[in-house]
Amino acid sequence: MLNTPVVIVDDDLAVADFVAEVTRQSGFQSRHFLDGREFLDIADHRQVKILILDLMMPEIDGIEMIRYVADKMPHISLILMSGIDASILHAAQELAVEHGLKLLGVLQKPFHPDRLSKLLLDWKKDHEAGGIQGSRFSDSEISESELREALVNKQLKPYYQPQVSLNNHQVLGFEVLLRWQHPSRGLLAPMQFIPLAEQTGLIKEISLQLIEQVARQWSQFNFIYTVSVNMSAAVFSLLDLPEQLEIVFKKYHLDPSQLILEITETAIMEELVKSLDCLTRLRMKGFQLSIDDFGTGYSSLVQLHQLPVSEIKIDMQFIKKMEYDKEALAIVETVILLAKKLGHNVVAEGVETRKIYQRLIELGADIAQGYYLARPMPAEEIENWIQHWQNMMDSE
Ligand code: G
Ligand code: G
Ligand code: MN
Repeated sequence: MLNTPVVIVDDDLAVADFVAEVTRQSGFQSRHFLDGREFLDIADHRQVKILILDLMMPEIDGIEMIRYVADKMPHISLILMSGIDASILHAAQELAVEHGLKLLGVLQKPFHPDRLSKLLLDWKKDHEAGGIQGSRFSDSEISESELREALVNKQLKPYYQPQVSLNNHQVLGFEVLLRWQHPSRGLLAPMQFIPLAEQTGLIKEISLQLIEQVARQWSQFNFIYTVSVNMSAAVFSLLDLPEQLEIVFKKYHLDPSQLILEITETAIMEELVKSLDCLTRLRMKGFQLSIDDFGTGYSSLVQLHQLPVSEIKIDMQFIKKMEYDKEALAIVETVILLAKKLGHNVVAEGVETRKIYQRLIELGADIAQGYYLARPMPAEEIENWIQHWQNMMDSE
C-alpha cells in the first residue's frame, strides 16, 4: 500500500527532486518512482490522490500510464509535465480528459515552482471545501479573455447523457452537457462559466461552436440518435440561427429532427416575443424544441400552448422525490397528463433508481434520463455504453 497523497513519476532524478521539494513546501508528502511500472505494480493506490507524471520515459510512456491510471485508479487527479512540444502535451491532455481523469494542469518544462504549487494548493482548497471540482474557486475569477481563449483553443467539450424509451428501453438520444477542460483549473462544470458567457454575449459563439462539434461527432459515429442541446435565451436573438444550423446539418448530412434545442421555461417567458420568431422558424426547418426544467418556471398554460415545442422535460427535483413525497408525485402525474393532452413527448430527468424507472413506465412517461442509465460521458464512450445497456436489458 502506498500511503502518500502525491506520487511523482519521472525518469529524470533532478526534476523529480525539484518537484518533490515544491510538493513538500505545498504541504504534501510525496513518493518518487523513476519507472512508471514500479508505481503501477503496487496493489493498493487508494491513498494516492495526485499523480505528477512526466510524459516521456524510456520504460513505459506517459500515454500508456494515463490509460492504465484511468482504468485502475480513476479517483486520481493528474498533473502532466513534459519538455516536449506543446502540441503533444495538448494531445495527452485531451486523452486524459477523454478517459475521464481529472486533470489539474499541464506544465511545460522548465516551469516555475509557483505554477506547480498553485495547482497543488488549488486541489487542496477544493478538496477541503468538500467539492470535487469545487464550485468554490480558490483562484482568481474567470475572465472574459480566458473564455475567449477557450473558444479559440477548443477547450469546450460536449459530454453526453443518454435518454431511453420507457416503452421499449431503446436508446433514443443524448443530452449534451458542456464541460470546459481548462489548462490549469481542471475540468469545469457549466455553472462555473455559463453565467459569464451569458453576460459577455460569448454564449452565442460558444453554442454555435458546440453544435458544430456535436454534429461532426454524430456524423463520425453515424449516429441516428437525437441530440439535445441546452440553449440560453440570448442565442435566439440571432435572427439567422435557423439558417446557420441548417447549414451545419446539411454539411454533416444529418436530419434537422435529430437536434432538440432545450430551453428553460423561465428563459423563454422572459424573451417570449423576441424569441418566438426564431423558435417558429427553427420548427419550420424541422429542428425540435423542448422545455427544460418544467415545473420550476412560471409559464402559463396559454403560453405553453402557444410555443412550438415538441417535448417537455419534468424537472428532476420532482422525479427524485416522487417515491416518498405525495405532492411531487402529483406534479409528475399531472405534467405527464398535460404533455399527452398537448401531444408532446415527456422526458423524466434525474432517474436515479430502477424503482423510479419502473414507476415512470406505469405512469406513462415516454423517456427517461438520469444516473440510473448513465452519467454524462465523452462521445468515445457512447458505443460501449449502448452495448452495456442492451446487455443489461436483454438479461432482464
Ligand atoms: O451536468 P451539469 O452540471 O452539466 O449541467 C448543469 C447545467 O448547465 C444544466 O442546467 C444545463 O442546462 C446547463 N448547461 C449544460 N450545458 C450547457 C450549454 O451548452 N449551454 C447552456 N446554456 N447551458 C448548459
Ligand atoms: O438543467 P438541466 O436539466 O439541463 O441539467 C441537467 C443536470 O442534471 C446536469 O447537471 C446533469 O449532470 C445532472 N443530472 C443528470 N442526471 C442526474 C441524476 O440522475 N441525478 C442528479 N442528481 N443529477 C443528474
Ligand atoms: Mn437540459
